[in-house]
Amino acid sequence: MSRPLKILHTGDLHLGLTLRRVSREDEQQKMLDWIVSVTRQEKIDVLLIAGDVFDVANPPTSARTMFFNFLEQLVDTLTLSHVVITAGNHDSAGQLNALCPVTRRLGIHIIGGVENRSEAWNDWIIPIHIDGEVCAVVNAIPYISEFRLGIRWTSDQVGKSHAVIRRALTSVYSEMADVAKERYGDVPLIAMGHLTAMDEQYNLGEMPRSIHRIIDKGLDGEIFGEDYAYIALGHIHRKYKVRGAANAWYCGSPMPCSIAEAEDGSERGVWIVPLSGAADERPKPYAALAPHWRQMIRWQGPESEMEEYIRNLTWETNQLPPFLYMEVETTSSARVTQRFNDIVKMMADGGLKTPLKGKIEGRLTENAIKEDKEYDMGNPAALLQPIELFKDFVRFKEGIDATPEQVKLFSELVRKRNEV
Ligand SMILES: [Mn+2]
Repeated sequence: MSRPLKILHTGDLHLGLTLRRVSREDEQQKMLDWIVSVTRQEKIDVLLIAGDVFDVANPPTSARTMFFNFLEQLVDTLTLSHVVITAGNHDSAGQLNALCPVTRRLGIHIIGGVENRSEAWNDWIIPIHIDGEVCAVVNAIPYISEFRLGIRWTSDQVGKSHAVIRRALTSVYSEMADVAKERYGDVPLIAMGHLTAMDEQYNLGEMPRSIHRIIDKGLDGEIFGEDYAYIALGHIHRKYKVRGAANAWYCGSPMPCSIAEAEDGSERGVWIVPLSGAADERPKPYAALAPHWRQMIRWQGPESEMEEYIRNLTWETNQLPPFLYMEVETTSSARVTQRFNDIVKMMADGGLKTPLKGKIEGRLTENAIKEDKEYDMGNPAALLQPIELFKDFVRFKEGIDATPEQVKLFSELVRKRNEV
């Protein structure tokens, strides 16, 4: 029996993530501040981040700055003794590894993981020392690709991929559990992971996120064996317990990463895992639910209704203005984009401190053509011709008209295609 501990399990922060090229750093900053505040309020001892810290391998400086400021706040959180961060499939393993020698001195273990030698796994075994006592061990297993698992493919093996990956991952978890027990004895063992494992209903929702070549129904809790008190997983952006006897949980991302995720209606937050100190306990996590920092709204409609819709939007005072994804029926994408920008500016002039954000996409439809009084109605069908669409597209994307050379080149392509 060792000292009781409180763990906070999160992951899939995706710092630097943009939505349709629109920055979401304001939300991400609120998410990090919130994680720090939960860590302090709940007097967390160990914070686990199970992969996908950043959204891309080479994140922008602003996202890195946000991350380092977050680490500084964690170092300043006196009750927190250890932070363990593993790389997900979105992260650069090498870049995260490079930070570890320095951050380790501050109790922050960052495991990128690139080695495909099994001896290297043993560097991922992290004892949780508190008051001179090892009171738990974290096996910090990052995302490991098939290649790093030592699996080499030939085309005839693809059908066997499920069993091969299953076996490889099972041995990572069981060998590391054996080493941890040998080194530190009878203390609660925690594991981390970034992979796809199914829930009780085999239901991944709309988007199955297979990063390994998993066929049919995917992985379940059996790969983790029976040694771990708790397994903290990342990769699936929704929280659930994994199918099977192992005490393995996904925490989900604290904020929806896409409009589809916002629309799925699932609660978002982090897991808090209380450990009493017995090696054989299987603690049930409880959620700290995250606020909705911003509404994400998808809207479809005619240009004539766009402005009224935007002006009638409401949101809570502690929320950022909504993110709008608008598919507007219009004869001119450039005009609706300009209109949106004008409305945003007017709202800012009217005292809105944080600008309204959105992505406006114009769609040329027969309805839009009928509705547009200004538009030359000569031949509505002709307006839907490829060259007109191309010109409209260039104007919308680049903000300037297509050059005659571009139009000529495009016409030639269309002509050649029609000839085929
Ligand atoms: Mn992710």
